[in-house]
Amino acid sequence: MIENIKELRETLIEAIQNSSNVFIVGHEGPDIDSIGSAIALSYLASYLGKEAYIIVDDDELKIEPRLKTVIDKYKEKYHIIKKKEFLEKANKKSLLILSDINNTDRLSVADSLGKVGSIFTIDHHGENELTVPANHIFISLNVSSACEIITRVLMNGKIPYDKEIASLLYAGIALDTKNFDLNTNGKTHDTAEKLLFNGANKELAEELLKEEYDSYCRVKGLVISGAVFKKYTESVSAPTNVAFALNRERPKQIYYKEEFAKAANDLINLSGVNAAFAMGYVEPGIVHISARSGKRVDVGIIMEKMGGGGNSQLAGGKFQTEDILGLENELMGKVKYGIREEEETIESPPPMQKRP
Ligand SMILES: [Mn+2]
Repeated sequence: MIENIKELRETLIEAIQNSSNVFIVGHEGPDIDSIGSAIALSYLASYLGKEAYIIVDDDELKIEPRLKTVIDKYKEKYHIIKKKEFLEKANKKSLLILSDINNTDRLSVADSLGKVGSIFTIDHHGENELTVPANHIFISLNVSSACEIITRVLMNGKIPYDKEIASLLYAGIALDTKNFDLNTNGKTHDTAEKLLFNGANKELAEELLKEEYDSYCRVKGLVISGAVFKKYTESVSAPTNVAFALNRERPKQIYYKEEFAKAANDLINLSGVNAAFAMGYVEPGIVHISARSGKRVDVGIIMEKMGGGGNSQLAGGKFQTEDILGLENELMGKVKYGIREEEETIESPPPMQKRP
């Protein structure tokens, strides 16, 4: 495990120089921290004279529009490629850098790690059982973002970078700190200041944060004005309450899949809610349902009956329909299959034995 920025800079530069070519990958469902840090790393590799590629394998329709604009803008300049091209170009001397991720959970190339000779992880999230066994690992939970780490590497090596890189790195830090509100310390502010001094434009950060805010409003809209609650068991002491959320005013509104997961999470966290379903269109004619529950309802069984899947507390599905309210009705009818019988807490006494 690499201990500090200076050691990271030295190890990273050496690893890049010793490679035949460099690939950088962030987490699936990219954001400006993963993309911004990947672009700065791609820049660093080309600065060191190496061919570098950024792998983004997500379905383009599912990437937030403002971030998609950024990806499209830099696609040629910083060689943003799909996994297929990575598989063609990678060899046993290639270096793969994981930026803003350290595990296989949201990693598009998780099944192809053996394609490269060396893996280097740079992240600010904790490790878990799915953490990739990389050759070099720098993980610091005390740094706001992957973009802050890369900025400090560039600063530490006195490596010059242009205004575009500065703006992308600034935007990544701004996103992961909710505009410098969370997870910051003196170093974060110093780093951001340095980026502004080097020409970072705050506009990109503001645009991308606005997208985050719009998404926040869409999720809260589903929870606040779109939820209905139904009681499923008659028990007065402990009724089973289930929440169903969808956009009732404009049912055909298009959402990002993750927004249903967030809405369902918000609902299941309300006291007295035993299961929550959030649903809506992810593209015309395609409805996504996200389901969450506590112990008393098995949403896995319910979603299976609907034709989806998942486990008892976290499930979902994709459905082709123009009639979302009809689908909700069908779902409301199938919830009964997932209600768990109240457990018998008192053992009934054994039957009396008749004397022979
Ligand atoms: Mn991040």
